[in-house]
Amino acid sequence: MLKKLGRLTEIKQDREGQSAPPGQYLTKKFPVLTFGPTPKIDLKDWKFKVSGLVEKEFELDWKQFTGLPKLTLDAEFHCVTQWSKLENTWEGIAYRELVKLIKVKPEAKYAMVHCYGGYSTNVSLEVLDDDDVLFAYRHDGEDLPAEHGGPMRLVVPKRYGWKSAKWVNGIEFMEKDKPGFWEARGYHMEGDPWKEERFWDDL
Ligand SMILES: Nc1nc2c(c(=O)[nH]1)N[C@H]1C(S)=C(S)[C@@H](COP(=O)(O)O)O[C@H]1N2
Ligand SMILES: [Mo]
Repeated sequence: MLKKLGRLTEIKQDREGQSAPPGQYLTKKFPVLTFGPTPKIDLKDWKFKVSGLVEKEFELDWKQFTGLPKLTLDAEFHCVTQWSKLENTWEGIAYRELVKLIKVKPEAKYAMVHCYGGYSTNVSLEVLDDDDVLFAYRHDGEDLPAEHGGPMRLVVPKRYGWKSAKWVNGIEFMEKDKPGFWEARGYHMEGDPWKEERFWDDL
């Protein structure tokens, strides 16, 4: 599998000469990549839970979450199934804004991001604490469509797309790293597309 991907590292430029991480193909489309059904979430029922290694667990409703200072960001999106969409404009709440509300215990080093529908993904706090990590509710000037994670998704541009959890409903702070949904099924714990961290090869 990895050998085969190696062959594809040559194909990394489109006709306009834009480059993507090794082994990726560029698309202007925005494919939908979801395991399982798309959850339907009413904004009046939407809740985001902060849990785990924090001084005090709490929940934010839609109004409270989206009342936080807003960020607009242009970022690339790279799926491990080899498509990359280089141009995306996201609008939402920076992780760094959210975390200002949270007294994270010093021993916390990782987070599990939880979603409606049961999906989850693990991300280190070091990766989350970046100026391009946000909880997005708009994409390319429109409300985020349900199939792309609306009403709210995480966006982690420096990791493969499976870390950009759709339909987020919480973040759990943890001392030790723990696999999320895809990580437990063989995907890489880190998932850096520039290092081609696609799968654990020690399975
Ligand atoms: N809740 C949830 N989030 C998810 C997924 C999923 O199946 N469920 N798929 C992931 C994968 S593998 C990718 S590549 C991106 C795809 O986002 P898109 O469907 O908006 O293109 O969402 C990620 N977030
Ligand atoms: Mo993906």
